[in-house]
Amino acid sequence: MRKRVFSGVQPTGRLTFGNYSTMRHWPKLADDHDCIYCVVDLHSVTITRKPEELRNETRKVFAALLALGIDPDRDIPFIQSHVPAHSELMWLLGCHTMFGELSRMTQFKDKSARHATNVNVGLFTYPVLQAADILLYDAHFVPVGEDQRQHVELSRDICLRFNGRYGDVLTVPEPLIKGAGARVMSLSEPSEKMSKSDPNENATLFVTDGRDTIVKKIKRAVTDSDGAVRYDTENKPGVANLMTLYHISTDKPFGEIEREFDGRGYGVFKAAVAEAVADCLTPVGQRLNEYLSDAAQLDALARRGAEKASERAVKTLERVYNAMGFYKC
Ligand code: AQP
Repeated sequence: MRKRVFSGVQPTGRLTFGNYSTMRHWPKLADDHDCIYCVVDLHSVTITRKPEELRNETRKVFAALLALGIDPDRDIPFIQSHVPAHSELMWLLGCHTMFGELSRMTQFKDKSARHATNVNVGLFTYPVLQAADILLYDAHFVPVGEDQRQHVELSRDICLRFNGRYGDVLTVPEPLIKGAGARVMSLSEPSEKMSKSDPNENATLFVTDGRDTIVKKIKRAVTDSDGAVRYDTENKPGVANLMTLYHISTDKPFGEIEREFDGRGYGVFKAAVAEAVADCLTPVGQRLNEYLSDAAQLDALARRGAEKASERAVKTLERVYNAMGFYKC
C-alpha cells in the first residue's frame, strides 16, 4: 500500500520563495505516495480579512498549487472550506487537546504578539484544525517547513491520545522536513523567517516577482563586511541565506558554492543568486498566469478535488464518531 501525504498552504497573500522552497518537493512525492494538498482558507481567517481579498487569494493559491506541479489527475488538490468534515473533526479533536499544549505553541505566541488587538480563539485553536486536516486523510507524512514542525508534532500527540482511548482509529503522522531550504530567511532581517505577511516588500521574494525585481531585492539583501562567501548561519546569516537561495535554485551543495565564489566578492555572488532564482521562478509565474486566465477550468478542478477529498474525509469522520460512541440510526 502506498503511504499517504497531506499538506496545506494558507491563502494569506502571494507565495514567497520560502513557501516555494518547501512546496517544490510536494509534486515529486507523488511518485511513491498518495498525495493530498489543500489551500487552508479556514486557517487564514485568524487574521481579519476583506471578503474579496480572501476569495481572490484562495483562487490564486489554488492556481499556484497547480503551477508548482501538483497534478489534479494524480493528486488531490482542493480548498479546505469545501470539505465541512475538517471543522467537524476539529471539534472532536479539540476535546482531546489540552489547553496547556496549545498555550505552548510558539506560532500562537508570535502571532498574538504581532496581532495584539486581535488575539482571537481561532488563533489559539488553529493547531487543532491543522490536526483535523492531517488526520482526516490518514496521512503518514506531512511535508512542511521547519516553522510547522511543532504543529505537526502536536497533531501526532493528539492522534496518539485519541488512539490510546479508543483503539487504532487514526493514522499517526510524521513531519517530513527537508534540511536545507526548510527555513528560508528574510532578505532584510536574516534572523527572521521569510514570510508572506512581512510588511517590508524588500525582505521577501515572491513567486510572481519579475527578474528585475528579484535582481533589485537581492542586490539590497543584508550581508556583512568580510566579503567571503562561506556557509556560517551563526556569524554570517545573510550570506548563508543567499547561499541557501542559490542551493535551492541550482541544487549545488554548499561546498561547491563556496568554491565557485571564492575571492569573487558579494557583487558577483548576488548577481548569480538573482539569475538562478529568476530562472527557477519564471516558469512557475508563467504557469500560474495560465491557470488564472481560465476561471471555469480552475473552478472545475477545485470542485473535483473537493469531491475526491470529501469521499475520504467522510469515511474517517464516521470512524471517529463510531469509535467515540455517538448514536447513529
Ligand atoms: N520561510 C520559509 N522557508 C521554508 N518554508 C516555509 N514555509 C513558510 N515559510 C517558509 C512553508 O510553506 C508551507 C506553506 O506555508 P503557509 O502559507 O501555510 O504558512 P506559513 O508558515 O504561515 O507561511 P508564511 O509565508 O509565513 O505566511 P504568513 O505570513 O501568512 O504566516 C508550509 O509548509 C510552511 O512551513
